[in-house]
Amino acid sequence: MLDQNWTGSSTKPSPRLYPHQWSWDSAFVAIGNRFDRLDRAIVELETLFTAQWSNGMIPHIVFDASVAGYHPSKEWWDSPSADAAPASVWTSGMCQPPVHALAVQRLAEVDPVRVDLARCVEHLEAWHDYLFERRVLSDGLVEIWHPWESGMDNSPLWDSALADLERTHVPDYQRVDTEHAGAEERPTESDYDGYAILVDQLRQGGYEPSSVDALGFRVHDVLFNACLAHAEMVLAQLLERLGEPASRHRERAQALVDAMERHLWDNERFWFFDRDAATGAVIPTPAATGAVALIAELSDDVFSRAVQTLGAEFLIERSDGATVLPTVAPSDPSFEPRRYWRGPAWINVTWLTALGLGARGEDELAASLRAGILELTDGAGMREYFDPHTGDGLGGDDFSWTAALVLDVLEDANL
Ligand code: 9WN
Repeated sequence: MLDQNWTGSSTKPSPRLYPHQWSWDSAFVAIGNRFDRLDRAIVELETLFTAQWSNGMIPHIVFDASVAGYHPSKEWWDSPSADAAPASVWTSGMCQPPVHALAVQRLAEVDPVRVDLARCVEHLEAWHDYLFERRVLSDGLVEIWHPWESGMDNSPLWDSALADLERTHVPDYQRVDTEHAGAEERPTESDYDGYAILVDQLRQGGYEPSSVDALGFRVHDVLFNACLAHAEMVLAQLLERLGEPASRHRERAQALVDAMERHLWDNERFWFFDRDAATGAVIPTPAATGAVALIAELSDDVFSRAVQTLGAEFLIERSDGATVLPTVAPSDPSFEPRRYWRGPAWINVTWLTALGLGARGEDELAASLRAGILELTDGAGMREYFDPHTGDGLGGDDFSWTAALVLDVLEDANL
């Protein structure tokens, strides 16, 4: 399936629904391809790095010039109109969670010679610097400026910010996603209007807003910040391997974890919550972003309390010690088991959570999540997401990161 989704320079996340290159998808795909297709995994990351903006941002979509039929199209983003965009390729004008250092690390573990670590590290440093220098506007936390930047597009986490959006002018756009996946499993029309308005605003500012007033959406997202804290530690290790100074990355990682624990941790509900960066209001939805927070080097007390909440409020037991992680706590009124990021289980979120658990000795829980990945995909195939209660496969077919991370889990289990 990954062979079939390979274009020669990157892997389509899903052949019909997502026919270009996506940023965090490529990192997960490279992780899965590293065992039997290392060359391809290397090229996948190189293609993405070639599209990096001069300000360091790694764009969330890199367009395949030979493919039409995805909305929003490359013309809609109009990246050539932005000063920092690359000249060689059209891209979107926003980013996705920084999981690329992890991919580079995993590839280098397989073959430290074939992976050009020094070059990869240059790209990673510029990328992380962009996030710290341009996206930290208050309280030491990185902001996302569009729901798509979270990677969890229609999570209920964004409902209130989208509801507050000025909607006097909705740009013209044509949805194509519902031709390839059930409308009841995708974002609503109102969500899409919000996405379109926000892209319009960002494009008008060349994707480098001159002031926060130009931003209609600003969120301190737990998943994004946790991924960056983890990625900074990984980058420090990579630099040390190259014999280069790494302390500033360790310091930034620690400062980010401190800021997360200070501003996003709820010491009564024992969970991390996103926060509206414009108003400072906590977003009280219990989401799996808090589970991914376990990959950051949290303090012991916070880690162990979060693990308890994960077990008590989120995990759904399935057969043979396998558990499934829904994207929203099932007891929350916003939980919808079949709609995209509002409840279904996603393999990448589950895999990252298992990674965080395993790194701190929670082996049994990590193994149960990995077993859940195998059970879901064995039952329903390499789907985009899964109903966490029934295991039904939902959204796109032949979804690349699902297959890639299954390969990783199988390798881990030595099956
Ligand atoms: C918008 C490609 C991407 C993933 C995201 C997922 C979805 C796009 C869409 O697909 O987003 O970027 O059209 O819905 O939410 O996480 O990277 O697989």
